[in-house]
Amino acid sequence: MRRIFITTICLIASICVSSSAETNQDRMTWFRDARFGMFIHWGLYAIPAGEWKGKQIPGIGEWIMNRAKIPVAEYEQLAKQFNPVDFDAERWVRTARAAGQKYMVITAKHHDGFAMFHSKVSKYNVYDATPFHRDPIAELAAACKRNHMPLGFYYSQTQDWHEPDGNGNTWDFDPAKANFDKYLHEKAIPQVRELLSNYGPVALIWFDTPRIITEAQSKELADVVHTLQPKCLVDGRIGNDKGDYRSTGDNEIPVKVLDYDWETPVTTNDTWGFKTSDTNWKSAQTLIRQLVDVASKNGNYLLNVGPTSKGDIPKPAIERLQQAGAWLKTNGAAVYGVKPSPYPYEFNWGSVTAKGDRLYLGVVEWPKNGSFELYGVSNRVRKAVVLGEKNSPLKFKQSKTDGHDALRLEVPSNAPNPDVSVIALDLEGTPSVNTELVQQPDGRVTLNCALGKLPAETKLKVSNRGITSGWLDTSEKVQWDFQLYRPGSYQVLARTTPQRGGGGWETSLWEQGNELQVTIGDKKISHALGNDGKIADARNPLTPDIKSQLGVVSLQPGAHHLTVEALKIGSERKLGVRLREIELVPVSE
Ligand code: H79
Repeated sequence: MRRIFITTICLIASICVSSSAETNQDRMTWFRDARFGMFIHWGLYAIPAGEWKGKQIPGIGEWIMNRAKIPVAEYEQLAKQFNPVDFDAERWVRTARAAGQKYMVITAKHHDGFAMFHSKVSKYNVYDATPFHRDPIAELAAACKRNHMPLGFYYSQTQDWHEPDGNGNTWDFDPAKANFDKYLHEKAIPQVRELLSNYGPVALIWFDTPRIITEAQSKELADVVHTLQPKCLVDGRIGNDKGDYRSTGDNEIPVKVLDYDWETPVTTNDTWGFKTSDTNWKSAQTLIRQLVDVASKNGNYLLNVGPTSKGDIPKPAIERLQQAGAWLKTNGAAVYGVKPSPYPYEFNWGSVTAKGDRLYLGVVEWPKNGSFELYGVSNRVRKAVVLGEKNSPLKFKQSKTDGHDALRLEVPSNAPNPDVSVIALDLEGTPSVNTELVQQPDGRVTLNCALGKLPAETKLKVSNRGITSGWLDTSEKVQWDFQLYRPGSYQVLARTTPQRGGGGWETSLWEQGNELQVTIGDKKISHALGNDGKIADARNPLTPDIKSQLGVVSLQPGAHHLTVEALKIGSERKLGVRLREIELVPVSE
């Protein structure tokens, strides 16, 4: 009797779910194919553009109100100057389309609280409070509709520096008196309702900095979105795991394939909102490399532009977008609709994506000796071509050297593509690769902490990028198994990373006084973590690694087990050991 009862309930529940609600899986399909979107940060902050009362304000442009502690009454005055005469929604959409971007997300309201749409909920909006007296969100929605471009809205649901009950403005308001639930119900939710009711189909809502939002509040907000538009996605920063997909940190590219849907927002220079003094543009090659790398790890790449107060996307950003678009025309097959890399680790030369019986090798570091090698593919290779090259297919040889699969391709000695050259491998069957950590053809063995084993009773945390934190105790360790193919002497390198400081990376912190011990079989080396130089991490150029040479070991081919422990832990900053990787680099005789 009881069993029948339970079965009936389950049946009713499943009928209800399938008939009334769009499931998360249904909603995600377009997003998984898209892989590349345009983020637009545009608001009143584009007017001061990083400068307030003659002073350069450090940090990201859209944070100027906070960083310069500008009183609401003063910041509000900017609205009277906002008149972006060059704004042309159609042009922005065409720019995104030509760049190969498959969706757009624009700031409908950032932390400053100013609505960039015609809101009936608050007069503090672009239509009512500016001489522009237009609704750019409506114009963009219309242009996106004409161009079949999915459009999403950024909405800062917790921080609102304009409102006493919003979060974040501690210079005008007393946080102890703030009633966040009131703010949520009287401004945030009503404005999100407007966005979902007045602008046609919305692809996604991009919430940010959840901070104090409770689980019940995040759920209520997500339900509002899905009730009004069941197909609309909610990003992970709604808080409390209530999103349809997850978001990494700003400008953070994880080190390995993540087995869930995710997206990373990335700046073209260092700011999101326009800032006159920021000319630190990433090269087009870096952006393209990041795009392929994000796709190779199952993610989406949301690349930001910060238009000026006149409504123009800065020229250096346009140029990079054009270059990305040209690259995608030839190489888009390696990005759109792909599956992630079958390998769990990164390659020094670039990134791998997959589709059906194909592997795409996105090669950034093109070999100079006319030969490209890849280990671990056990399928027979039918054909290898470079995308966009009319020449005959590449010659190749597959062998089983020392018991492992090796593929050697004959390649031109100059990179076919100046940014990222894509080699497409047609395989017999779907890719089947060796997922163990192995020595690479360049002789290196790279052991990232995200791929290592931690003790059962550990306090260590390992970030998306494989950086340890909480390593404050000498009983902690990280261990790896790997295969070595070539005998020889290897330099053991540790890559640690600084912690971002309150003022961004320029004030990042690194702990002195750490000493590591590495054990490989019966060999032990120990060394203080010195600072033997910074290594740029090409995938995450904003966060440099600090390299320390620990010593040299001589190793024989075969299976090895490596353990890293801390013999001493510096205590000045309580940062502990922020280890990202141990790397074995062959010592050339
Ligand atoms: O919208 C963009 C950023 O404004 C937003 N997320 C992306 C997509 C964001 N909100 N908060 N943060 C990012 C973290 C901000 C950290 C900092 Fe700061 C702002 C570092 C420097 C300025 C706050 C103020 C912490 C130190 C000073």
